[in-house]
Amino acid sequence: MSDSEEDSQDKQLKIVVVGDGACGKTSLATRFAQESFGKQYKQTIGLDFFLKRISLPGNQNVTLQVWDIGGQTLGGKMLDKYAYGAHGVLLVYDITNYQSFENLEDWFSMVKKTNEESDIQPIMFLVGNKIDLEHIRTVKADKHQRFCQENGLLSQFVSAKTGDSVYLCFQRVAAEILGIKLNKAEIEQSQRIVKAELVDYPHDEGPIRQDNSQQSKICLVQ
Ligand code: G3D
Ligand code: MG
Repeated sequence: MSDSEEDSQDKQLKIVVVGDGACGKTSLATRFAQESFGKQYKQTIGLDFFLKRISLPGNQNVTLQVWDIGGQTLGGKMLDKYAYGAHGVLLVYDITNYQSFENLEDWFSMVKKTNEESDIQPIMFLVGNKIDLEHIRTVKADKHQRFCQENGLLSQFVSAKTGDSVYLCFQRVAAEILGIKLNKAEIEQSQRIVKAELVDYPHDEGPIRQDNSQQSKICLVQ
């Protein structure tokens, strides 16, 4: 069986990453899909989405389409197309930038409005990025939690820079969408995987590629 035939049997989930410019959306998507962080991918900003295959409990494989909204701002005409039909939405802000948190209200409304007529109601996560900069945090954790409670969002803190909880974040989104429970051991394992710093990864491949979770595990450096 060819790779493409095998992949076509996977469920594909559309995950859309939204939030203010510079909150770290591209960094988060590339950290997850390519296990890298840095400027080398900034040039590929025109991409529509990354594909990455992950494994969930019960040997379930699922392919995530991670949509990075590029340079779109709130009110941009293309936004409807990006967010429509999403199974999962990451509402991302920068914990050191209060404005990026305040603007989430508008991002949230936009996503809800876009999907009003869709059959699928996305699972939404509030994602506080840049937790490596905890010492200059301006958005208190209780504000974050309150926003989650008031709007029925799930919560996750990550650092696209160090990789902290990035894989876990996407794994949790996929598990929620599919109604799969992650147990403690799986959560801990994912946290370890994403903390891996990958120094020597080939950068000459195109922006859209598929990995499987085995490759993520191979990247574990402790
Ligand atoms: P965007 O796609 O939301 O616009 P980017 O955001 O991914 O382009 O990131 C914006 C800036 O934030 C980048 O810095 C990037 O390196 C930085 N960044 C993203 N995630 C993190 C993180 O988790 N921690 C820290 N410390 N920085 C992060 P530059 O300087 O390249 O503009
Ligand atoms: Mg970007």
